[in-house]
Amino acid sequence: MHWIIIILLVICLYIAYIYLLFVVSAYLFPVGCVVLICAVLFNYLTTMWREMIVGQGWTDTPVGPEPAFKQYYFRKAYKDYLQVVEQSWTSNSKLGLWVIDKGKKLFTNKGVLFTWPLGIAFFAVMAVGAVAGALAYVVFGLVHLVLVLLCGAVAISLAGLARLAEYVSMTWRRIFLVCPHANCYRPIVLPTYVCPNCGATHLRLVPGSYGIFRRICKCTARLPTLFLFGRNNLPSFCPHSDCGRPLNSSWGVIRNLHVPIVGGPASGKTSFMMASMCELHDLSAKGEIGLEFPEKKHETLFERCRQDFLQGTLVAKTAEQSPDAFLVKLETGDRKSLLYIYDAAGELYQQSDVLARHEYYGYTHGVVFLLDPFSLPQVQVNYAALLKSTADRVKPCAEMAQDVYDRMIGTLRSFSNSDGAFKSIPFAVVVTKADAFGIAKNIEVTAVNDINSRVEPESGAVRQWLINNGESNLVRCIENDFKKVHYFHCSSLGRLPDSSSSPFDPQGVLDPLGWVLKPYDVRLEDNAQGLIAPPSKNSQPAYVPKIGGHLYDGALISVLWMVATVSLLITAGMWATGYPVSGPSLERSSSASSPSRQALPIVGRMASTTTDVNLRSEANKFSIKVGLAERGSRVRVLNIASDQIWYEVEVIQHGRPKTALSADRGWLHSSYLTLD
Ligand SMILES: Nc1nc2c(ncn2[C@@H]2O[C@H](COP(=O)(O)OP(=O)(O)OP(=O)(O)O)[C@@H](O)[C@H]2O)c(=O)[nH]1
Ligand SMILES: [Mg+2]
Ligand SMILES: [Zn+2]
Ligand SMILES: [Zn+2]
Repeated sequence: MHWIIIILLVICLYIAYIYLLFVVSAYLFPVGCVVLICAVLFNYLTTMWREMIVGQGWTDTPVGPEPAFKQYYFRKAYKDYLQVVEQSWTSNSKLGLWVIDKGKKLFTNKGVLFTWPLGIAFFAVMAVGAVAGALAYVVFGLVHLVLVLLCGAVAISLAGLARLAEYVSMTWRRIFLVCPHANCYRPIVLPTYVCPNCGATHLRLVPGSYGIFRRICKCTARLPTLFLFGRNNLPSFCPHSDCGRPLNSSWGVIRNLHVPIVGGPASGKTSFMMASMCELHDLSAKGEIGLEFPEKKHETLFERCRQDFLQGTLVAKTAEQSPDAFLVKLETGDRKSLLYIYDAAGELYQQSDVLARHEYYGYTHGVVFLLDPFSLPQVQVNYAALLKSTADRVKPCAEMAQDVYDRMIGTLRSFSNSDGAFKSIPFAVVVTKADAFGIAKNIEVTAVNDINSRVEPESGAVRQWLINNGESNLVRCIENDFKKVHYFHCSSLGRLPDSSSSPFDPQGVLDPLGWVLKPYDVRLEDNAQGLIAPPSKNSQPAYVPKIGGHLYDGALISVLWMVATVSLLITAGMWATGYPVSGPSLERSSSASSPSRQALPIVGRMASTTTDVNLRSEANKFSIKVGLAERGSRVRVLNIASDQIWYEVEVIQHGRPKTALSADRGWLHSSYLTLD
């Protein structure tokens, strides 16, 4: 009998043990979920750290048409993403196998009689946890993918904006790009850049899929993609395949002005240009303007000519009909300009077909038209005797000024659109060699009897002198074709050249150039006194790229991912514990935002229930239900819990007729109440 009682007692104890275990394990489900979600989070984080921050992830290579690595969000971010998702899944699977292994042991040990219920509870808790973990894994992966896509969209937009900003800024500052080289002279949309480290050619160094503000060359050198960051200091070349010659670093960051010097052979173009440069050089030495020759060869040429001028030696005849533009960087006041001066051999103006290839007539800013007085038939007759004895010192131009003009205007017209945009550019007519045989004096004393209102008064005498010397047709043509015309006379040498070595003394050469450039805010006279010293000889130093280092940085994505995931987990946690996630009720939010309502005490106020609400014995959702307050019940608030969310209420009037389930007093969540 005793034995039966003992056996029954043991069976009861055993059943109680099993029951107790299952009851306790019911409370462990949330713990299982939290543990496995944390484990999945840990696996994701450590994989991310390894792959995206330490840099053990996917190895990138240069790809596509450019010799460079794609920007992180345009390639590697997606590979990193796939790798993180894959690797963290592997870690999760290993964890799963480990858990199963541990669980199995609860069914295979010696004390299996006592551990099997533990095993069942363990597997049940872990199964629920695994579902939560798998969900968390999907959510973490999705958050990661969305962030990568978002960052990619931001990167694309930034690149587009950066390009637009550069375009607008260049248009605003009237900077456009033109090849200065002989026989090219074509506009350039974007130069070809060369990496100063490895010599790789970058055909499209602009913000884009290879980088927004900087790109990484295949040699890992970082190259700027915008002028703002020094792109102009990289070695650059004309992108036209039949040209490909080097461009200057001033190029693209300073407004450029294109001025051809037009005139027949020996009309004095090169002497005029060099005399102007000498005058500019003097102004620069006085600190009135800044002058620089961005091209070394032009600086050397100028220095040689200056020495020649100082020794009274003539400049050599220009050999090329299509020379490189002579580049001069001018700083007047606070404006910088890159001057492209085109000084071709005068023979160019004897052949319309060669002239027609000079593209700069399509975008020229002004023309200096040199007119050798001794090329005019009338003057030749007047000075026949003098010319005969000194022809070699004056070197009269053999080409008629009218013919030179006709070919030039034909070219300008052919490059111009039908709107005749060239008509508004300043056109300076310059009578050169005015020192010879008193031409200057002759011009100055010319009585002006044909007042043309469009011509500024001081140029009237030169204009009249031309008319008096049989060039009325030329004057008429010029004034028909151009709206802004001014006549000048000058002497580039200041005297007749001879065998003496006394220096040449240019007279009036800067006036025509100054007048042509004036509409572009380049003021060669009355310059800002603020400019104290001429700028340094050298332009900005060449760009020295940073090489190597962290090529790619997934750190930003990792940090964003952390922030997003932690916020998600906190929100989910709050939701699971019954905390109002989407903010307090209307009543609460309005009372929070309105100081007058906030001041009203809530305890003692009347309120209505917005739905059927369970009244509970304590201020939390796990406490025992004491009964129901039906929808529309009128209640009085008796107490507020310390969390300020749960209210104790007394039901004054039930929303529906009372039943056995109704209760008159208890705690409820305040979001179900509308306070009066
Ligand atoms: N008296 C005088 N003679 C000048 C002056 N300027 C040029 N000359 C003469 O004109 C010649 C030609 O001058 P350049 O400056 O070479 O003329 P260009 O127009 O460049 O000639 P090409 O290069 O052949 O087209 C000089 O060798 C001088 O003899 C000047 O101001 N006064
Ligand atoms: Mg010349
Ligand atoms: Zn490189
Ligand atoms: Zn070119």
